[in-house]
Amino acid sequence: MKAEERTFVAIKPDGVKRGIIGKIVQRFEDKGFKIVGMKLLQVTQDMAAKHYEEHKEKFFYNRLIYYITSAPIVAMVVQGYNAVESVRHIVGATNPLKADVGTIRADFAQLMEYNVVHASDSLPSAEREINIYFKPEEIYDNWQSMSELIAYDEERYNQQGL
Ligand code: FUP
Repeated sequence: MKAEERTFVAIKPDGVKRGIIGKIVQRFEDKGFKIVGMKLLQVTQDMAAKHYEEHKEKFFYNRLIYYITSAPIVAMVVQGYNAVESVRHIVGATNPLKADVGTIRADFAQLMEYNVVHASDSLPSAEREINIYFKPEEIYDNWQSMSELIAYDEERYNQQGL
């Protein structure tokens, strides 16, 4: 089924410090996704607590907060068909050891604690996380990407009963 979605992606401090921002962004562009929001920012304690509230009671929580606030991140809003699930495929399993070869985490990370990238795990999480990191006016959707042109073609095919 086709559904256009927006998801939240972050290149975490280890990705920024290692200078692989471009390589990671490339993966999403190569897929044909439309990047409608992107910025480098320092995550505050407050933002980190909101982002990871589901992990508050976990043994790794304090380390997670320390890590995500240790250097800037690159925050992105990525848009496209089934973007939530599709981006999670590109990112790979939480533990890089278990991630499929070809995914970002398998190709760029060794340890779960430094797994380079974050991506929302559901549509409600995506909406919640986008709101933590972006104001509505920081999302730019008033331009057409190649994949949207393809979608437009498809609409015309449908109209002609093809
Ligand atoms: P993911 O959705 O794949 O980012 O994974 P989770 O939401 O389960 O975990 C969030 C982050 O916590 C992971 F990116 C890595 C970190 N984590 C640990 O450090 N140790 C763990 O045992 C589990 C997760």
